Amino acid sequence: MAPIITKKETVIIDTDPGIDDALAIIMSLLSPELDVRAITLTHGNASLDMIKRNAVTILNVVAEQRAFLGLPAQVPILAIGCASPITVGQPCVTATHFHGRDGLGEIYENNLYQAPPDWESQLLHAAKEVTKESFHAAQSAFQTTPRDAADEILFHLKNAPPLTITICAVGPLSNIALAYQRDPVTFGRAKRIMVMGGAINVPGNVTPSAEFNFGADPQAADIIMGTTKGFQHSPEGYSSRLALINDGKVAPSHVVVVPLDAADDGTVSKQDYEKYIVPLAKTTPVATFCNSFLIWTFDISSKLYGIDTLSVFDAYTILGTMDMMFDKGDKQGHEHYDAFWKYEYIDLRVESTGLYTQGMSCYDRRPHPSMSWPGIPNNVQVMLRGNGRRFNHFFLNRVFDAGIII
Ligand SMILES: [Ca+2]
Repeated sequence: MAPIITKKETVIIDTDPGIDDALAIIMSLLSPELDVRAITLTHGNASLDMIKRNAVTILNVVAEQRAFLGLPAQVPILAIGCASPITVGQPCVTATHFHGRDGLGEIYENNLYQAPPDWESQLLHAAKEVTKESFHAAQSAFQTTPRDAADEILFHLKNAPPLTITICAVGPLSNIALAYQRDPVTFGRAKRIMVMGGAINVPGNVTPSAEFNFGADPQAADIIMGTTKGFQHSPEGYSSRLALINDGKVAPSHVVVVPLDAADDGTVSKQDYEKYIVPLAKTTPVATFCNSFLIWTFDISSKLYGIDTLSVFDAYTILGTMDMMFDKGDKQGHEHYDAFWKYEYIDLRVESTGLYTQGMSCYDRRPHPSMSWPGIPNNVQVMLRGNGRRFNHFFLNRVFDAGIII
């Protein structure tokens, strides 16, 4: 039975599609719990040019799927952001060894799937402001914008009631940090920043110590962790944030990190793929598209890591966002996510200059720390464990209509 939705979470998804990003975007846009106001693009899994082509392709697939399902169009704004990290001297790193040169398992050059022939012109902005009226009136798969990603994020935060928009950041944090640097007061109006990133008590996945998103722009990640100074997850903390916003001051951010520790068990197995996804090929737009790149992911996972599962980090983070949607940061009504996620509040930092440890998630592991680092500590809500089996069922049901009884 479809869920009865009484409240929607307004989200902006900052992303670098990317295989698990593609699955996260599709899941988000097929989820009635979410109002995806904007999708903002960052460098990451592949170069920004590849990311742009993938985003246009994904959004067109979703538009076709919604039409196929008889759902009304959902037309997010698509904004283009950083082509490189903000970390000084940091070269652009990609994860094309896993995601393919195009970021989607090399589907285009192998003629497995084609981007819309006019994908580049779809991205061109007609030099007119997006209005509330035109937003829902559009017929295309997405709206363009004259703003870059950071300004688009700030635009929505400024024009929505305070503490109502959640930012889901599932790529390197360049755009998010840039938004903070441009206007920290407006940035503080975000309800929550959900971040897929970091490796807390487990090894990294791009270096011995760094997870990809933190490693690809460590300074940006450290800046975002630093926005939590003074954050308190309490009724008083919530009121204090609102008061600061109303006074035009910088309010501390509620940053929730979903690191590899929690995200690694959110998987789809090759067996799931063969049972639930392969038979749907060429029957629905989403399944046709996903089948074009999923075989690559299982082949590459087997070759590189000797495993037959795909960790869908970014979609798992979107599920975390939905679990937390009723939480206002005031400790009222968050029993739902307490049931599925184990977390701690940590003074989390990200190493941005280390010779061997760039991108490492740092926190004080001493049993009785007095002061970890000088100054006010960060206060990041870090998910240390999720519920991968529940994610697996939710994801397969939501995206591929698998009919698994949860
Ligand atoms: Ca990503």
